Amino acid sequence: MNVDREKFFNDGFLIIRNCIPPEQLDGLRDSFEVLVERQKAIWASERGPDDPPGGAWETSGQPRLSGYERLIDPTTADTVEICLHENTMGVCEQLMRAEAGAQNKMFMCSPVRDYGPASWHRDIHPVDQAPLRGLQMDLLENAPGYLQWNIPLYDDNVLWTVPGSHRRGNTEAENKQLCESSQVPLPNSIPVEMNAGDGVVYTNTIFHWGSNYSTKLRRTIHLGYRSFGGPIFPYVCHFHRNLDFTRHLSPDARSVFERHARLYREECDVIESTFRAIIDKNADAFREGLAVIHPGGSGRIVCLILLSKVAYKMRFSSHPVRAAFGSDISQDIDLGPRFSSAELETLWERFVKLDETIQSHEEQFIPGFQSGPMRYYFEEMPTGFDVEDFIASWET
Ligand SMILES: O=C(O)CCC(=O)C(=O)O
Ligand SMILES: [Fe+2]
Repeated sequence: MNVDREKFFNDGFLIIRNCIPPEQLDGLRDSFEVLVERQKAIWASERGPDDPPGGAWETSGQPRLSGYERLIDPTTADTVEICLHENTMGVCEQLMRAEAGAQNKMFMCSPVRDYGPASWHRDIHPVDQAPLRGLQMDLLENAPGYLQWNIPLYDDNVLWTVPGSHRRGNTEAENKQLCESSQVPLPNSIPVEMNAGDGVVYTNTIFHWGSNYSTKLRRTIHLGYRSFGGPIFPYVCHFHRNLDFTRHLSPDARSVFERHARLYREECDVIESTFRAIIDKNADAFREGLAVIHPGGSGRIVCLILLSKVAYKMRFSSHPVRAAFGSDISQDIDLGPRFSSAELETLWERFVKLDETIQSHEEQFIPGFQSGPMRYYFEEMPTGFDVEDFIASWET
């Protein structure tokens, strides 16, 4: 598979024709339909008192199987094994220049009635990730650390993007348009036209849009991969903690997930020792740890901001501006129990100065993100505050 890295960096996405080998398409359609039926039964059983009999299947604008690996058995293992194919995982590895862990496995279906367009957005929540410009700079100067896919099993042009919007903040015209209506085409946007079995791999920092959730049959695999051992620390950085589903997979496929789970544990160990270096004010050990977590020489401050969010989540279990702050995208759940509460307090103290540099005294809001109004900057990175300033701030 020849992957056009330059086109990906330029546009923010890349269409892979026949991503699913044609001889596998029918089998995958059958397998996924089995999973849909299983999920529909779960939704029906979980419906609320005022819901229709089908529950979420009938009430959702985009019925989505989230974590579909939990629904598989040996006869539907192909739904997970396709995530390890050279046309999916292999493409991610070339783009990331790293190993690519297949983390998020979702499947998007058409709704039972027309819902029309969703809202334009970037899948970024700066409240617990980092300002957009930092995430973008890290990608452009190093490599993507997190990649998302849509792989339709039937022809699909629901997804639109604004090519190149992963390289910049929102324009004034975009902000104006989004405030008036976020559900009409943005300037310079295009549909991603895909035939059954094609795939699009994209950075979800890009502006994208579910343009029309209609009853036209939609069965689209939606995946997220995080890098291991690449130049950057991914902004979606957790990995499967429960590998139960892998017992249904071929031994080769299982060993890939086991390998990535091991890389995840090793990463947790390095983050722990780096946090301990911070607690101990051991600048050399801290620099060394940070260079292992984020080998790329530029953009380490972005990694540090992401680590500050992990430290925050371990220290505080809730957050004033986002109820779902603790949502499961990072290592805090795994790492929290390794520290005493006194250690977590000290660790957070060391991050307070950095945390101040990424917020304003006034509420901020820029449309098109997954964060509501808050004091953290949505787009702009701090100026004049880098890794060495972080170390210096421990003494103030
Ligand atoms: O429906 C799609 O293809 C887009 C989905 C999406 O962007 C989302 O759910 O965040
Ligand atoms: Fe999205």
